[in-house]
Amino acid sequence: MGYYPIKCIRCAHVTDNEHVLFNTKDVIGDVFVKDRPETAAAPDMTSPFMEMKSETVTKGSIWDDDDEDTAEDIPMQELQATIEFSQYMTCSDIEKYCEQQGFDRCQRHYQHVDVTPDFAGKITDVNDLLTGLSFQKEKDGKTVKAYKRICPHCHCELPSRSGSMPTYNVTVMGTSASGKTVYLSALNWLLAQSQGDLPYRSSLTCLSANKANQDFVNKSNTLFEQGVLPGTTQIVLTEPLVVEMTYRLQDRMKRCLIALADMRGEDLVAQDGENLLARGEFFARADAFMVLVSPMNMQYIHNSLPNGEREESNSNVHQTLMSNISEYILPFFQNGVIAAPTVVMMSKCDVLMNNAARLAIPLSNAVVAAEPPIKFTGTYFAQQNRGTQTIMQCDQSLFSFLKNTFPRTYFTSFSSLGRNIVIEEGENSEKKIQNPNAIRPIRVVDPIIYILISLGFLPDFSLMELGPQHTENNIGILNRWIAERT
Ligand SMILES: Nc1nc2c(ncn2[C@@H]2O[C@H](COP(=O)(O)OP(=O)(O)OP(=O)(O)O)[C@@H](O)[C@H]2O)c(=O)[nH]1
Ligand SMILES: [Mg+2]
Ligand SMILES: [Zn+2]
Repeated sequence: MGYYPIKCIRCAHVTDNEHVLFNTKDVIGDVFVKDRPETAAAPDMTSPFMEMKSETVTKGSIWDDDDEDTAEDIPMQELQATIEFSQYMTCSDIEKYCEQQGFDRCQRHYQHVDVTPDFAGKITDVNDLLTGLSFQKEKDGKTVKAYKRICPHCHCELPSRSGSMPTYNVTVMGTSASGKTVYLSALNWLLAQSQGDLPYRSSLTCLSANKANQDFVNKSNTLFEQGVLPGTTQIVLTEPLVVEMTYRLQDRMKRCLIALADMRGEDLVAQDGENLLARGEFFARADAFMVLVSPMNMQYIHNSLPNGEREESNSNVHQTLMSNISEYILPFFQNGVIAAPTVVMMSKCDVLMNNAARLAIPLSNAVVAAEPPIKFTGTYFAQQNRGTQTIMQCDQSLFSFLKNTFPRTYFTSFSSLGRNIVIEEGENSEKKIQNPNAIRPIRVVDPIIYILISLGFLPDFSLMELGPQHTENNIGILNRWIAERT
């Protein structure tokens, strides 16, 4: 009974059937739902017809049991409050409007959702999930179906599957040029084609879940096919990258939406905190954080690299980052700490790998070592965590700050591009990869796996080990997870 919290991917506001808005302009046109087979609907991924199929059940309108209503039966305040037709309206406002205008009765469309036990306590509405409303736009006119749901708080369009599975919002932070946008483009590229193999023959697969993902798809394509790097992010509020994750373990299946919001690095190191303060509440409601740190911004590493490989760097950038987080972000959090699961991600580990000797990084350090054939065991996570922390300690003040500010942190390192790429200055000083077909991302999916484990979406692989002596323990973890979370 009920449905998952309908959470906005942009502002993290949680809404429900009664308060969610419907887009009354962008509707499924001249068809009445009953008249046309569902497969004939517009080929729009966000259309409820695409995915819901037989799951969609319809219920009678709320007016079913008071058919005989006449004007005299309607309470005074409802008569006075004439509903104006507008682009975004709640379901009951559309219904009231149609009644006032004398149009045909509207029809609500519901989807049955099976809520997993881990969310049972978070359900506030026992009804099925409201996914659409059929209504008449004019007297004797055609019936259209509104199905695009909109956040009442910020008017962002919600993913079409919002409420039928949990939504997790992840905020991606990091100074300018730390590699956030390139990371999300690489992640999008990998997720779109990966098989997603995980321990015990389980698998994670993904679907694009937001029309705004097209922006990341374009960036990924120009990066992986032509080698064009994205310029610095200009938009303060970029549309998040939203993917629908499906995890399969034996005969069990679990789904969620994960929304990754790219930030403008410039805002994190700006002189004033206006743009950060404006997003404070969103930060406070984020389910998880990714904090990217570029090794090029660490003095020791910067100074040790040969001239040709140095990026321009501002030695104060981490100081400013820390003071801006403290001053403009932490006030939105209780006790001045960000307790949500966090992955501190050292980017551009290709540079560290290619300069390990010069930087005196031992080859046994997991940041520069070859990848083990089997990933995501306790040992694997621990080695990556330890290896990255050792290197992060080059910047002791940043390291301590991150540990204190994000107490639930896992440290890892990655490269969106891999060891063999050559970056050149193109025309108009835009950067370009000379050999895009040599791009080989390293550990790009790890942070997502870690976050999904921390959120309870995946079994805790970090408690599992390889080898027959661990089988009993591993199976116990999987079985507990199945019982509690599926
Ligand atoms: N060597 C190497 N360089 C990288 C990698 N990822 C990104 N870069 C370089 O870092 C630059 C900045 O990356 P972006 O992803 O645009 O940085 P950002 O964090 O989004 O920066 P803002 O948008 O300004 O906040 C790129 O143009 C590349 O030159 C990587 O994996 N390896
Ligand atoms: Mg960017
Ligand atoms: Zn919103």
